[in-house]
Amino acid sequence: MARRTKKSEDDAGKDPSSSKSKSKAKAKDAKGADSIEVDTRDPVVAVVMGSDSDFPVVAGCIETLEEFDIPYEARVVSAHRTPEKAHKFASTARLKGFRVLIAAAGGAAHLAGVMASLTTLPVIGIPIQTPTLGGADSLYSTVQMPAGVPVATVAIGKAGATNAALLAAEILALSDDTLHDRLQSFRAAMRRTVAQKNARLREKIADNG
Ligand code: AIR
Repeated sequence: MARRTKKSEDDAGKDPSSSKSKSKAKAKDAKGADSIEVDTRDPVVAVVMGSDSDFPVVAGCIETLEEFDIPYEARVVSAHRTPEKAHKFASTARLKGFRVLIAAAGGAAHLAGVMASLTTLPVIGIPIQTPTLGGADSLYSTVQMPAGVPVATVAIGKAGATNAALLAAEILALSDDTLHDRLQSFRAAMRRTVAQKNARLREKIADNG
């Protein structure tokens, strides 16, 4: 059975903190079995996060990008702990072929803003929930950008992570009809789910009454 894998930047001799999205091409594994899919497409979305501790939330964003078959790259970059890396990444992102940046951070969450200050690519910010202030700190740090440097800020936590990917898909779908069709199907499926929930609720109420 075909097994999907992520081809890390290690494989490409690049930054080990990043990973590319799944690919369409099959490759032979160590035993020569024709069973591993590796990425051959260039990523169009970059997902950056302030720490690997953000990953449990960011995973939802990545899953959604994969669901929509959007090639992405994910990496840890900190606006405060690795500012030079953050600057270099954002200022070269457009030239590298990225079309949307997604930045997740918690606390003094300046990552999305710093990215946005160094590129004209659309930047989507995910505020990560924090134990001390519930993510209000991350939200305010991400959303309260000065005029001139926009960050499209989504909700705190998991809902925001999913919506960041959907928003990226919507931006890319402006020039991609296949992706637009997938978004339409996604909305239709969501409507069906709500209709089922409504039917179940009405049955329950009728049973109780
Ligand atoms: N962070 C990292 N550099 C700058 C910021 N704001 C954030 C991370 C994470 C939080 O600090 O995005 O949400 C805690 O990181 P850690 O590595 O201590 O778990």
